[in-house]
Amino acid sequence: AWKKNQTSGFRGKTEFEKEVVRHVETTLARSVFNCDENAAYAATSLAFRDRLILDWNRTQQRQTYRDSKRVYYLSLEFLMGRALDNAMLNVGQKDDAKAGLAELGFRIEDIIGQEHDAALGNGGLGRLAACFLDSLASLDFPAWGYGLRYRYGIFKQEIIDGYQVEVPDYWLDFNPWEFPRHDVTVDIQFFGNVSKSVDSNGKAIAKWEGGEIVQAVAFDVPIPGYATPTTNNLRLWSSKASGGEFDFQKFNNGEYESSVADQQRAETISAVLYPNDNLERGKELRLKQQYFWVAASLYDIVRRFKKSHRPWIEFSDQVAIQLNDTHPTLAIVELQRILLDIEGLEWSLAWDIVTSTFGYTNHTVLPEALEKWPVGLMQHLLPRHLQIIYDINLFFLQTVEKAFPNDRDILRRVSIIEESQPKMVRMAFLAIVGSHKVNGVAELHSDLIKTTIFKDFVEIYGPDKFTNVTNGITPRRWLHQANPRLSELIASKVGGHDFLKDLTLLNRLERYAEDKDFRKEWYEIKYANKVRLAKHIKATTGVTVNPAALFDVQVKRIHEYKRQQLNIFGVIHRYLTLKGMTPEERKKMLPRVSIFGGKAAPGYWMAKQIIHLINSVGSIVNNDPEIGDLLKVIFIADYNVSKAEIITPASDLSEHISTAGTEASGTSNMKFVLNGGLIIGTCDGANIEITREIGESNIFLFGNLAEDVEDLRHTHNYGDHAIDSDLEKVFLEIEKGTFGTPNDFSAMIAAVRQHGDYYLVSDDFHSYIETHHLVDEAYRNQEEWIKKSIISVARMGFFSSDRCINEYAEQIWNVEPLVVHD
Ligand code: 26M
Repeated sequence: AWKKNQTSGFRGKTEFEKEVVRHVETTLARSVFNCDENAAYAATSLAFRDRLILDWNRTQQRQTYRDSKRVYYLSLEFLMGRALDNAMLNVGQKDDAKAGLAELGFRIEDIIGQEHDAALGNGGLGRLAACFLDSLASLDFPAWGYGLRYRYGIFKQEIIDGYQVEVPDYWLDFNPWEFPRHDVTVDIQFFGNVSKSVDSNGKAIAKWEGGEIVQAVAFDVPIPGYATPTTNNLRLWSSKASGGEFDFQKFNNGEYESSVADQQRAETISAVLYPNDNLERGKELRLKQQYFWVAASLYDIVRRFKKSHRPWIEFSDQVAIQLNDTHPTLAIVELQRILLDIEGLEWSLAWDIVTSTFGYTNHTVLPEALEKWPVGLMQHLLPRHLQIIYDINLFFLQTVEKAFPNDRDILRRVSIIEESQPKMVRMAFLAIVGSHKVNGVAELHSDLIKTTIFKDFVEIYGPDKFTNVTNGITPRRWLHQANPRLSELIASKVGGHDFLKDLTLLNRLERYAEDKDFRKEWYEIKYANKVRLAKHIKATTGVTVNPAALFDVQVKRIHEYKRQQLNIFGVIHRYLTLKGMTPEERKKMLPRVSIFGGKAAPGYWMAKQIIHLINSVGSIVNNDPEIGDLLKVIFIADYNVSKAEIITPASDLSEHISTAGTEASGTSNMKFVLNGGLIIGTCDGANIEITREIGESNIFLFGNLAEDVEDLRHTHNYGDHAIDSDLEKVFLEIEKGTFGTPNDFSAMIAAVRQHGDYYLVSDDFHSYIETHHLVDEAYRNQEEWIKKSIISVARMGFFSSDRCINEYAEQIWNVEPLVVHD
C-alpha cells in the first residue's frame, strides 16, 4: 500500500502504538489500563492528527510562498462524515494502525465506529462539497473551503411507532479534527443605517454605521489528499458576542441577564443547520447566517490578497470563488461593497473584478427551492447591501434595455427585484449577473436551466456563460473506504491502486467479466457486504433478512419529487401479487428486501406521511407468515454518511426514480453503480449519462421523459385523468385498512387521484412495475447479472469527482495544481 513521504508522526506499527499510549496517558490523562474504545478512538485520532499537521502547515506555506491562485469553495454545507478512516487511508497508514490497535486489544472497525459523523449538511449538495474537498486536495489544487461551524448538524432521526422523530445532533463534545483559531476573528456588522456624503473630490461616499456587531471565530479542519502531502484547509466560522464572553460594561453594572442574552443571540447565528433540502422558507436567521459566513470569508480572502501588495486588477488572477448554490450570493454584493466603500475603487472597475472572480453552481430547477428574500428584510438587516443590489440591477437592466429596445416584458422577467407584494430579491438572478460562469450539475439539468428558468439570461449573455459540469464522487471514500475488499480485488487486476487517482483505469476490469473465477470472487464480496448490512438491520430493527434475497435500496432525502411513494406503492403491489398466488406459485418467486432510508424535513408533512406508510407496510408484510422471505420491507433510521458506507456496497439494485426533469443530477446513483449494484431509474439527472457510459443493457430505465412532463401535467388538470388500474388496487387496499388507519394515508392518495398527480406517479406506475419484472428475470440469471455488475463498474471512470474538479479548474477557475515537494 502507498505511504506518504513522511515529515511527521509515526513511522510504523510500533511507533504508532507508542503515540497512542502517549496520548492516552498525557493528552487524555488516563491510564492505559483504563482505556476503553472511546479513549482508543481519541488517542488514535490525535496520533493521526499529529501526522497531518506538518503536511498541512507546509502546504499552506508553499501555497503562500508561491503566491498561486487559490480556489475558495463557499458552501453552507459540508457533509463530511467520519474523518479518521479517511485520514488513515489518505496518508497510507491504515495497516499500521490496524496492527497496532490489535496489539493493544482493539478491532480497528470498532475504533472507527466510535467517531461521530460531521453531519453539517442535508444531502446531495453538502456531500458534493465534501467530495470536492477530497478531490481538490488529492489533485494538489490550492483550495480552501469556507462554511459555518454549526453546533448542531442535521438532526438525528428516530423512528417511533412508524413516525419520524427528530433529536438534536450535538456533535462537538470531542472533536479532534478542528483547530480553534482564536486569533483569527472578524467583526460582522448587522442592521444600522447608511449615510451618504461627498468627499473633497466630489466623489459620493456611503457609510454604513450603527447596528450590532457579532464576532466570527475561525475553526480550521485539515483536508488530507490521497497519496500526496497536499493538505488543504476547511475554515468554519463560529459566532460569538463581540468583545468576548459578555458585555463587561453591562456585567459591571449588574445587568447580568441582558448581557447573557446578547451573548446568546450572537451564538445563535451558528447554532443550527437548517434541515430543509430543496425548500426555501425565508427565515431571518437563515439570512443572518448567510451574511455572517460570507462577510467573514470575504474579509479573510481579501486580507490574504492584500498581503501580496498586488494591484486590485489582479484580484481574479489570485482568487476564484465558487458559490455552491445561491446560499452565498451575498458574497457578490459584499465584495462590491468592500471594493467600493472601503477600498475606494470606481464602480465599473470593482464590478469587473467581482464578476471575473465568481462562479455560480445551480443545483435545482424546483421553483419552491429558488431563493428569494423580501426587500424589507434585506433593508432592515443589510441596508448598504440593498442599495448596492439596486445599483447592480439598474446597470444590468440598462444593458438589457439597450440590447432589447422593443421588449418591455423582458425587463420585468429578468429584474433582480421581483415587483411582487412584498418585493423580493431573486438570488439566482443576482448570482448569474455577478458571475462569469454559471453551471448545472448534469447534462440534462444544464440544458434545462438554459431553456427554462434562465432562458432570458442565455438571450442576454449568450450561451457561453452557461456550462455543464456533471457531478462526481470521490472513489477514495465511496469505493476504497466503504468497500475495501472490492477495492483490493480491483487493484489486483488493474495494476495496483492507481485507479483510485485515475478512475478511468477501471476499464481494465472489463475483460474479467468473462472470467468465471473472477465473477465468483466478485459475487462473494457483494454477498459479504449484504451479510454485514443484514446484521445492521437485525441489530437496529429486529427484522431478519435473507442475504441471498435481492436487496433493493432507496436511500436519499424523502421528497415527493424523488418519489419514495412510487416505490412503496410498487412494494404493496408486489405484496398483493404474492398474496394472490398459490403456495406453489409463490415458491417460484424471487425473494426481495426493499430497503428505505432518509430524513424528511421536519416541516414537510407529506414526506413524513411517506415514512409512516413505509413503516406501516413493513410491520404488516414482515410479519405475514405466508410471505416469509419473499418480501421484507425495511426502513433504516437515521440515514447518514457512515450508514451510506455500509448500505451502498450491499445493494443489488438501487432506485433513482425521480419525476423526469426534477433531480438535477443525483450522486448516490454513481456510488451504487461504482459498488457493483445495478440501478432502476428514470431518464433524469446523471442517470442519463450513466446509461451512456455503461450501456443501456446494464441499467433498468423506465417512465416518461422530461420533455413530456409538462403536457402530462396539463392533461391531468384540464383533461381526463384515469388512474392506472394496478395503482388503483393498491389504493383500495390501503383504504381497506390493511396497513393501519386509512385516514393516515388519504392525503398521499388524494395527491394522485384528486390533486393532479403533479409527480406523475400514476403515469409511470405501469412501466415501473413492468421494469421490476425485468429486474426479477435478470436477477435469476446470476452469471449474467454479475457480468453486468462488473462491466458497469469498469465503465464508471467518468464519475470521479477528480474529473469533475479538473473540469471546474479548466473551464471556470483557471487554476493549476501546486505540488508540495519534500
Ligand atoms: C435552502 C433554504 C433554507 C434552508 C435550506 C436550503 C437548502 C439546503 C440544501 C436548499 C437546498 C439544499 O440542497 C439541495 C440539494 O441537495 N440539491 C442536490 O444537489 C446535488 C448535488 O449537485 C444533486 O445531485 C441533486 O440532484 C440535488 O437535488
